[in-house]
Amino acid sequence: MATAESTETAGPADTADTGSDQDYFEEFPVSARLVRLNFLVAFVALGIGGLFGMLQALHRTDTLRILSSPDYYTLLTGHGVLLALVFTTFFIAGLFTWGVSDSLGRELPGDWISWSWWTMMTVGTVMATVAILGGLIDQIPMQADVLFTFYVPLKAHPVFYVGVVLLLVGSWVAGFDWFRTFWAWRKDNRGERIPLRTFMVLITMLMWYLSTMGVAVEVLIFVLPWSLGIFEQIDPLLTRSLFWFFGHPVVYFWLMPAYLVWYTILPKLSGGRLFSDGLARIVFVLFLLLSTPVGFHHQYIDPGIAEGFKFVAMTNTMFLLLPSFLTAFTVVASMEHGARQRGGSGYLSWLRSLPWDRPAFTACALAGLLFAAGGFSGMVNAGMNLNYVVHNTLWVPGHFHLTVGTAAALTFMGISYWLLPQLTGKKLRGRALAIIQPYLWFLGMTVLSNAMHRGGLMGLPRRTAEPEWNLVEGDFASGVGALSEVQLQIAVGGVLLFTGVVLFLLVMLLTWTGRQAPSIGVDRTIPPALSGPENSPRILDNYRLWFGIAVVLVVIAYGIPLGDMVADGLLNPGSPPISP
Ligand code: HEM
Ligand SMILES: [Cu+2]
Repeated sequence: MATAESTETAGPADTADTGSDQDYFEEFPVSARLVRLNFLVAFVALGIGGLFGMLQALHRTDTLRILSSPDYYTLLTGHGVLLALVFTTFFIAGLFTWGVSDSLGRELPGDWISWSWWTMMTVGTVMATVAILGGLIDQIPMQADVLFTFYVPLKAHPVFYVGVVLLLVGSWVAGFDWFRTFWAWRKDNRGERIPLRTFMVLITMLMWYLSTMGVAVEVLIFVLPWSLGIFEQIDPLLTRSLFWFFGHPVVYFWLMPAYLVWYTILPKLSGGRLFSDGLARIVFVLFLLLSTPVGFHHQYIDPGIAEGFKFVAMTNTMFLLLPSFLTAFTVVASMEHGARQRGGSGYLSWLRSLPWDRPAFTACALAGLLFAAGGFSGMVNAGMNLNYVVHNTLWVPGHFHLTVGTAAALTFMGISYWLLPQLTGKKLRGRALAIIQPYLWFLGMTVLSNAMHRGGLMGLPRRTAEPEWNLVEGDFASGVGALSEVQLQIAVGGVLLFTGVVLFLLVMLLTWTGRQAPSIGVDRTIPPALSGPENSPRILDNYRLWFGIAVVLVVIAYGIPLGDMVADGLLNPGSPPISP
């Protein structure tokens, strides 16, 4: 291994084993198998969830109504759970397994623990999905029409909650798998800086451990026993607050893996090198510190939480823009460096020198572009006063289809074009489809999301099956003409996006079922950053310190309000259950 020497020289690579001419799947057969299994579940979830998305878009705009309206909520639950929770978590688990093993130059242990987390997550996913599909299929004696936020007093069959818990616990064990791989590496590499990709994985998982405490307590102590009938009443405010304790940081659990790709692979795909390794580490530490103490910004409308705490959450949220701005700067600077290496010049004309015909590059670059737009609508959501205008309208799905639905999802799809050959030893097939696919997603999402934002401003509610909203004039609609145009765009956007999902899955299927090639023609080395870790303070790698500070910030933000809710809940046990 070349790391020991290369750390002393300028700009070590983020890869322990830069010299290897083996493909990833040959060097790390166990990890590659784990990654493939995780991607498999992720892709199946993407296919089903994407189909549901299109059906929703067509139903709620009165374009094509093949569902009954109650079924709409079953589909919407399936869409949210399969895409926002299942597709993301499995893809991230695969990506992180790849990132840790490749950057440390080390296999995951591959013992029963490594297989147990994938098994747990998969069993949990199947349980939750079956419970949800019970809403459509009469033969399944369950239902879980509770949407992916499972607010009480909406109540699902216990199988749904147990499934969610298994998915969660599996992800915790996965994190342990990455940590112990890192600890084993540490024993042989004392005093070295943590390779960047592994650093990003560890910090993301620390954030995940801290934030999932909220939803774990919510489900295990309150919602699951309540759905099992162990107690009758439940406190909506407390359980919602615990949900959002987790619900904001989960968006960083989706985004930080996309950032991992943008920081470590995108510069290379652009033909250059990462601008600054140290800046990337600072950004991840900031996310660990700031992601959790902001959850109340989803509850501006909720009574029972003092305005002051909401204000603190808003202030923290605005600070959270900082690491995203740092990312925009670093990533664009790295892309510009790449473009100039490829002969680009001028203030902006270097953009033309980027490899716009490489699907992995295009997907990441377009995902970043739409993410910027999502950041702006996110600032509107985050403002305590502006939030009242858009709360619970279609504006909100308009926003998060740009963030999780594109920044994360399109990056994940794009990087699969680059990763799958390395994981299987097979050449990418269907390249022509792969080249169009990111552009199609970009177009579909621009249309869908813009229309959702506009519809939201006109007062179109989210989570609403009935297209009759379309026809009501006056009260909440500024004009039927504009509204029906918005509805049409939602339908068109939905069809374009689902076509994008189909093209992506087709390329994956063609590639995966292809023949093993003697050479896949993908160079997997990741070049060193222009400014490497030797230029940044070592304290950045002290993840125990950052985790400690993050815990203190959470206690400050949540201690008093949660304590109040628990005390109040003991006096007023809360709401009886409602069945949708
Ligand atoms: C084929 C592509 C997609 C289409 C056509 C689509 C369409 C839609 C529509 C129309 C809604 C709003 C329904 C309503 O509020 O009544 C929705 C909600 C949602 N979508 Fe998508 N979407 C797509 C992809 C994605 C992706 C990739 C993600 C995340 C990774 C995602 C996550 C969500 C979530 C979390 C909701 C909210 C569910 C709820 O309110 O409970 N969608 N989608
Ligand atoms: Cu949030």
